[in-house]
This record gives sequence, C-alpha cells and structure tokens, in this order.
Amino acid sequence: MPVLRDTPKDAEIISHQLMLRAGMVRQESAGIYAWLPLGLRVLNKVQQIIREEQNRAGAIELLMPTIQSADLWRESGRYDAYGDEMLRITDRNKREMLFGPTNEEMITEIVRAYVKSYRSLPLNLYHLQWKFRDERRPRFGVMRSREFLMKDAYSFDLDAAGARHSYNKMFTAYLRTFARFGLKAIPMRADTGPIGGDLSHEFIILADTGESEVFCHKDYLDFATPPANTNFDDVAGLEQTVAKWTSLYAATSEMHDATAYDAIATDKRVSARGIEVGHIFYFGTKYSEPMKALVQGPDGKPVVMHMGSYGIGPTRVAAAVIEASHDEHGIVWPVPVAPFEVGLINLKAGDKDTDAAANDLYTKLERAGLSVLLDDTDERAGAKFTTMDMIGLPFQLIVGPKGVKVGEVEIKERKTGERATMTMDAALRRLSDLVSARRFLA
Ligand code: 5CA
Repeated sequence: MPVLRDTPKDAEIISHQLMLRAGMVRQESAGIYAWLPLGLRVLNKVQQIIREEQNRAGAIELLMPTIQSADLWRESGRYDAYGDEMLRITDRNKREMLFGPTNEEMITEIVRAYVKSYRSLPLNLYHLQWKFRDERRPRFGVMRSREFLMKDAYSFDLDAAGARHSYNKMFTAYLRTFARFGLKAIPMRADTGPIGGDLSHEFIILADTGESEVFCHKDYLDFATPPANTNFDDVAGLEQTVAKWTSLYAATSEMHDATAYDAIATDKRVSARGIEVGHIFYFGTKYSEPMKALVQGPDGKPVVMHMGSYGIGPTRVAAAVIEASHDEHGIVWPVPVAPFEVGLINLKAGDKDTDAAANDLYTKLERAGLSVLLDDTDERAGAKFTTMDMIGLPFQLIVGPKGVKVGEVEIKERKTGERATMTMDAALRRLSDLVSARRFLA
C-alpha cells in the first residue's frame, strides 16, 4: 500500500488525488493505469455487485477478447466511422486488428452463429472486459482513461416490444446497481453518439467535477430504489418502474430542452455537473441488419433481431464513489465497495500483549466474515490514524497497550467520526452488526 503524504500536483480532481494518495492506482502511460492491491479490491467489489444485479435481471456472463478483427467492424460499417479513437493494430501476418472500444459487432457475430430460432430469445449476454479508446483528452485519472474496464451487456429480441422489455430490465437493474455502490444515479435522456439508435439513457451522478452539464427535477434524488425481489419477467411492472423514473425532467446538455426545464417549479430545478457512470441504448437492427443476424420467427419466416446494449464503467465507478463520498480527511467508503470493512490499528506493534490482542481480534473478525486490514507497522500513532482516515475504511478498531491492560478497545466510525470504548467481545459484536447492516440493499 504505497500511500503518499502529499497531494500529487498533476491530479486535478479529488478522486484522482485520493486514489493516488491511497496507493490505489498508478499511471503507466497517458490514460493507462495499473490497479494496485487496495484499488483492485474496490474494483473487484464493484464488479461483483454488477454481476449480481445483471444475473438477477436474467443476463448471462461470458467473456470476449480485447483484440478484435477489423473485418468484423467492416461488416457493420463502423471500422472507418470510428475514427481516431480506435486503436488499430497490425499482426505479424499483416492482418488488421484492433483493441476493442466496445463489442456490438463481436456479440452479434457470436449470437448469429448459434441462435437460429425465436425460441432462444430473449437473450442478454454480458461481459466485464478491458476496453481501449484513444481519447483525445484522457484526464482525471481513471475517470476518463484510455484503457478502462466496462461491463457491456447486449440484448437480443424478436421484435421492438420484446427489446423494450429487455431495455426496461437493464434500466431497473442499473437503478439497483448504482444504489448498491452508495450512489444516487439519475437516468437522463442522452445522445447516442457512435453506438447509435434513438432510445438511450445515461445514468448520471451529480458531482461538481463531472464532465457533463445536466438538468433535472430535484425529486429524483428521493426516489426509492426498486427492491431485490423485483420480478424481472413482469412486463407491466417494469414498464411502471421505468415510467416513474422517467416521469420528471432529466437531460444532459446535448438533449436539453430549456422550455421543459423552465416549466419545473424554481425550487425543484437542479442545474449541475454530472458523471456518466452508465449508459444504455436501444438501437433496433442497426447491427443485426447489416450483419445478417436472423432467427426463424414463429411463422417460419426469417426475422432480424432487435438489439440493445448496456454499459457501466467499473473503473470510472470507483472514482465516482470517491467524488460522492469523501471529506477533508480522505475517502469515506460505503461498506459495499470498501476495500476492507474494518481497519485494525495496532498502536504499539512489537509490544507482546498489544500484538497478541490485535492478532486475536484480527482472526476473530475474519472468522466472523468481515474483511480486515491490520496495520501492524511501526509508524507513529498519529500517522496511522491519518492514513487510516485517508484510505477511508468504514470502521476502525483501535488497539493500544493501555486499553489492552484493562481489556478494552476503541471503535471509530469513519463517516461520523463517532468513537466508543468497549470490551473486546463487545467490539467484535458491534462491528459485526454494523457491517452486516450496511452490506446489502433490500
Ligand atoms: N456499447 C455501449 C454500451 S455497452 C457503450 O460503449 N457505451 S458507452 O460508450 O457509453 O460506455 C459505457 C460506459 O463505459 C460509460 O457509461 C462509462 O461508465 C464507461 N466509459 C466510457 N468511456 C470511458 C473512459 N474513457 N474512461 C472510463 N470509463 C469510460
């Protein structure tokens, strides 16, 4: 954990500064980052939550390669259209390849190879894979990088109505996913850019450092997240959820309608900056038509499948959570994405009794299923507190020689700064209760 004491000068926004200071990431080339151990733990938690919510909504995981053939992109007509953002590669046999910026073509090729009948539909396949986009202005660390992780899901349906339901499933899954990260993400009508289609929502979290200018109704910030027992096969139910979450005004600057916005009561208007953490698209037959992805319909006639695609950037999400949750002392991780749930500080490493107590607490917490980072370095107490606050683990358990003599330890909640002294057994119980109460979203 290579923590830095000083704020790196070239980092402009707080999440980038804190990710460098906490030793989460390291820049290896412009817009290309190594994920160091602490950062990787966050990235893994983010990916796990994404998987759980994708699976809950009926999507199925697979894994496609990062390197793709140019010929595949010629079939859809995007090879030339994609421009300078695409990293083009030539292999030893002079074959034109590319590092995938997205996977519409490849998934269409896979599905057309195996799916021959409408009976196999609907189908939604997703993967978590690195992407490369040669961004003109990579900046803000992993927020806008050139190499980044994406969860991209692709839905296939027989017709537009089916595709609409697939879209609603992902829309609803996204509301749950972002809520589980501790984020308030608002779906906004958005421009479709190089992916295409005419129906699309960006999921935006409000943050002063966001790159998008956004306008929305304030009430969205208090809307309830769809519950874990949402029935994803209930067409009308999901239609209602989406209708509610699109009932009020919300748009990015490209889609902004000043007249509609001005109709909102003045005290309900939010004009702010936002971070796009997810983006979903319905684009019908834009890829399936030129790539001839057909199935046999119920009447035996061939039908071109309707498609949508659904992206989340886990690397960007890690930074976005920090933008949304930090204070003057550092990061304040929400429990579900925290790299460790508890930071255990041994105030006097090398002291026999303190070491024994700290190691015992460590073992018992791990055995109780909590993830614990044990600081048994020989830094000064003050430096340990500063580092632990900066890396932002939700709870701290502080073990010192004086307390150990009388069988007591201290618990601190990072977010509120609240501290309490209690016996070791009480501390173990309290931490278990506090952590488990914050891990899940109903
Ligand atoms: N194929 C579609 C959906 S799967 C697609 O590529 N959509 S996208 O372009 O909107 O990207 C999806 C998500 O990836 C974005 O919402 C964002 O969270 C993330 N993302 C896109 N570009 C970057 C970047 N340069 N750095 C970090 N994350 C990015």
